[in-house]
Amino acid sequence: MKGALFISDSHLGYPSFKESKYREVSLVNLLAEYQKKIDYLFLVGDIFDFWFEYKHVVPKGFIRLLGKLAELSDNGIKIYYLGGNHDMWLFDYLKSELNLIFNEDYIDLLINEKKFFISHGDAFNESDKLYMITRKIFKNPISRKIFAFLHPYIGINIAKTWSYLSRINEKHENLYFQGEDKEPLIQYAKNKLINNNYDFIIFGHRHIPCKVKIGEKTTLIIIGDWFKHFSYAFFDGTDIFVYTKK
Ligand SMILES: [Mn+2]
Repeated sequence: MKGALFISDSHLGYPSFKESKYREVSLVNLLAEYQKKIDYLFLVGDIFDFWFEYKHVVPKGFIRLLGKLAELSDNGIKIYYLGGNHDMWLFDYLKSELNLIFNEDYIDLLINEKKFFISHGDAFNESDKLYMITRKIFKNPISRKIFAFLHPYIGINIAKTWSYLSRINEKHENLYFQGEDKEPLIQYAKNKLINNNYDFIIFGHRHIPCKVKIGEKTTLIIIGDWFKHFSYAFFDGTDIFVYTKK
């Protein structure tokens, strides 16, 4: 096999057209650099700062990235998309246009005989009770129907305000790595996933790239982000590496 590329948290669309476009172009360049070296591309959530598919309408923008993804897909690269807390509302449009496999929670798969668990990771911080409730509301089919029924002018402005508020409520200490014993994703993996004999557990969401061994067999990767760190992970068929592009 060739390899697999993992990207997360580019938050395209935020905070302005200009800043987002810089990240979008550099992300497209990264995909161009890797397209001959990969069979799989994993988009591990929060690729878009907001994405919602209405019945006949999708958010404006991102044409460079969407064009590149279409090219990769047409060339036989398998694209998986894991929903993040900003982009859990992919329904049929991107799935059919890009032939991608979408999962809002996690996927569990074998690549080259290595066992992977891949998820954005926002669902695994059990101490954040308020977010766990909000997430249930966001995932609820009735609340999705109500949101879809709102005019996009209203709906998208509500989503942007929500996103702004959750950013200003972000705790300062969360900007830094808290140590293996305090990082919720590492704790979750150690407590809940360790017995499943994964070779690799891959998360996004945390915006801090890292690679830690959490068991004899298991390596945990946090991809980081394509926002501040410009980091990504690459599986070469045997091992996985985290790189920073800057
Ligand atoms: Mn996230």
